[in-house]
Amino acid sequence: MEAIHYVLIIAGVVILAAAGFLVARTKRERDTFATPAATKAPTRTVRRGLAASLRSAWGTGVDDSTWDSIEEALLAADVGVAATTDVVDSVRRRRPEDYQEALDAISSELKSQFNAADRSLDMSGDPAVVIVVGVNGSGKTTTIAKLAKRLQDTGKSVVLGAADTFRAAAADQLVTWGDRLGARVVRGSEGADPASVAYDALSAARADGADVVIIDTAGRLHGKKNLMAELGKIHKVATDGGTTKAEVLLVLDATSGQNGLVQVREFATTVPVTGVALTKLDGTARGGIVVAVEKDLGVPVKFVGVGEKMEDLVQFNPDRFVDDLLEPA
Ligand SMILES: Nc1nc2c(ncn2[C@@H]2O[C@H](COP(=O)(O)OP(=O)(O)O)[C@@H](O)[C@H]2O)c(=O)[nH]1
Ligand SMILES: [Mg+2]
Repeated sequence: MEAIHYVLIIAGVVILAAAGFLVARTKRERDTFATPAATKAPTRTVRRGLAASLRSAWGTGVDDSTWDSIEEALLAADVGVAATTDVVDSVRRRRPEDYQEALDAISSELKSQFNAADRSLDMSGDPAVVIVVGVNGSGKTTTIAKLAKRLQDTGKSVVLGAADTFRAAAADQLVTWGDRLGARVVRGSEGADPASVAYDALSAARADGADVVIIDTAGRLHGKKNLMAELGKIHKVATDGGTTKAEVLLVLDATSGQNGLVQVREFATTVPVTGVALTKLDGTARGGIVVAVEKDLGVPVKFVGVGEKMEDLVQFNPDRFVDDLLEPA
């Protein structure tokens, strides 16, 4: 064999080895990216910033003013007075010696503010009923679309009920989402009795053999008696007069700050709120509101909204959330 043949054979072997290496690497990368959306999403549940303010609050060492500054940083992130006091007192007692120790202590104390609550939706009904309440603009209709998508992705069929009959545009919005999702939407005429729409939606879901019916409601004037009475009626109809169960998901805009807590309290006096979906966490550095909602109201946060798209709803996980909140920006 001539030298040129050896060169060609060696070149061939090198090319094959390189190709093999590339294929293996691409596959490994694909595997890494193939993690389910649910485990990828929480890395962007909340805008960061708390870590930076805690870092500067700690400064070079610890004295009384350090603890005041840390308290301020937590309050500025909307963690709420009760939880902040609790966290700072506990962390102080641990006498952290450097910033990392302080941060670790803050992390574990924040995590301990959450209850060991069941954060899944109760799907036991046939169909399961989810009533979505909250003030105008909080993100109810969008959250319903996101939730429907999540449920569909797990193989469940969903019917949507447009019981926000106050404005025709509100029902139109739900119909548009329904079209995109391929989900049936039951609506009434403008001004129709919302409870009757809820009733019709439930009947349609039964007739279709659907797994879940999600009911959108009006959110105007949350302080007014009419709306609250209306919600009470919807709840009664949707639970067959209180004999079956319904999830009542309260949608709360994270950017509404501590005022949001007042809203939760008001709604909770009318309907048995079973969970909170906190929306627009992508638009605020005050994600601590999640801690305040649970601490002050004892209602489990079940979902967080992190954007306007159909996929932007994350099942809430306290530990992951706190890790995320304290991640350096
Ligand atoms: N950035 C962001 N926008 C949201 C989120 N959820 C809802 N929105 C927006 O908030 C606005 C009001 O939402 P909508 O569902 O109509 O609220 P509703 O009046 O309670 O039904 C819309 O522009 C939504 O796109 C979220 O998690 N993040
Ligand atoms: Mg709406």
